[in-house]
Amino acid sequence: MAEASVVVEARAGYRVVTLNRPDRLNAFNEAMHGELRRAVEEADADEACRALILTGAGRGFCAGQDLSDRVFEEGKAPDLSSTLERLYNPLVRRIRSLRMPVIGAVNGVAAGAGANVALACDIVLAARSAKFVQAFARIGLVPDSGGTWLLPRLVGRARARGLALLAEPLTAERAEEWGLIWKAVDDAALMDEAHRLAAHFATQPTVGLALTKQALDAAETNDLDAQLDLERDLQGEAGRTPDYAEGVRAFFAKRPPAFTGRRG
Ligand code: T3D
Repeated sequence: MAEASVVVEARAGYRVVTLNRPDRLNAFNEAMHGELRRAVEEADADEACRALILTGAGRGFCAGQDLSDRVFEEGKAPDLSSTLERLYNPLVRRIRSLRMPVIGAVNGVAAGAGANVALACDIVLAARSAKFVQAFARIGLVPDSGGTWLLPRLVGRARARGLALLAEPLTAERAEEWGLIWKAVDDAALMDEAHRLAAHFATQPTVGLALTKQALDAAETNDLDAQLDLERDLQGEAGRTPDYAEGVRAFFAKRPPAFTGRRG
């Protein structure tokens, strides 16, 4: 039987999803897309799952599209709009809107769509030896998987253009310095740190965190007026969760809150 191209490990309150095509630096093929989509859907459907770690097996995080599936004769170009529409765009939308925090644990090189899928995660940790490469320009393509939207917002116009047009590798430390990622950590400490964060999120008010993600995403396009209205609505929703009541009770009892992460 063929080895799974995505491996899922369930931990107490969270799941670890590992891209598993290490001989191709975990590049995406259709099978891996399918397995990843399933892994994310199953995590979402499991009420006990309150955080997700996305990482890669071997020395890479993900090298983007598997280019061995893209070798073609002149005049027989693959329809890349269709693969973005069917595979990459739904993946990025799913990660961004997932009802739990997603931690990208970037264990090695993240290139092409692999870099942008990593950057779509809520908290991006990277091993100090990891690199981010907007490799698209090297093969005549446009940064996808949300790259052209995320990069200028994360690092500003000048750096976004440099990264996208030059396709040079950016070290994890520089990525942290530029605000592209949350933190660069020693290679040996990466997964411990990712597990520490996921275990923390597994005890947190999951619905409130999901609404916070929603508000921050909407802020990218809303004006202040629209954002104030949205905050009003989302706060109303957060205020009706049992975790809010528990948070206030715990505050006055001077004890740590016991959040359930449930809606009602
Ligand atoms: O197509 C569509 O549907 C549209 C969507 C596109 C999304 C995209 O992601 S397009 C961009 C595709 N990705 C790339 O262009 C990156 C290609 N890879 C690289 O530039 C380099 O491999 C890296 C910078 C990622 C790492 O370099 P390095 O020197 O550390 O490793 P390497 O020796 O280049 O790669 C190791 C092996 O992985 C090697 O195989 P081998 O020689 O040991 O048998 C290499 O061919 C393979 N590999 C790496 N990336 C890919 C890959 N094989 C297939 N597809 C890859 N993307």
